Amino acid sequence: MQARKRLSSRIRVLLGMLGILAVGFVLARYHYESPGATAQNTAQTTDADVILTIDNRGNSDYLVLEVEGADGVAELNTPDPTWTLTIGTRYRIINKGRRNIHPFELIDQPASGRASDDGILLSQKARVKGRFEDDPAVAWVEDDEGVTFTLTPELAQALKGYRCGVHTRSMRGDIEVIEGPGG
Ligand SMILES: [Cu+2]
Repeated sequence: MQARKRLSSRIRVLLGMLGILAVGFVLARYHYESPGATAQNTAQTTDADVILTIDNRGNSDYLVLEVEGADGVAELNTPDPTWTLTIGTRYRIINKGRRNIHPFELIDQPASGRASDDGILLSQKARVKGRFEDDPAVAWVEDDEGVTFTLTPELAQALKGYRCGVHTRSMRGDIEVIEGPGG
């Protein structure tokens, strides 16, 4: 009788521990597989038409290292080149300049404009929100590696340039927009 009681209390302790483990497992899965994170990863890797890889040159310029998926977007390895973007295209910008040091931004002024007058359309900078970041058609994604967006006609109408969100006066260039094949 006594032995059986001891056994059943051990089983109860064991079941209790298993229960705690199960709850922990479910919480961990929920944390790592939240739907938002999955959707963001998919957008980063699969749905861009054109991918630009950019880097910084000191605190003075952005360079375009590589363009995949289109010709004539920008001169490579040239300080703050003019970018030519096509309306309707979804772009991924991989920013090797690092988000916390040289965060990438799209602005409503050309490179010749005063940085203090720039209106920010899209920004990779943490805690900065550009005017178009909530536009579902733009489908903005920002993360530590870069940004992804669709150049809608409305965004294209406002878009005049790009800049670094830290070195706003030196790291800046022009953006020209052109109609896509369907436009
Ligand atoms: Cu910078």
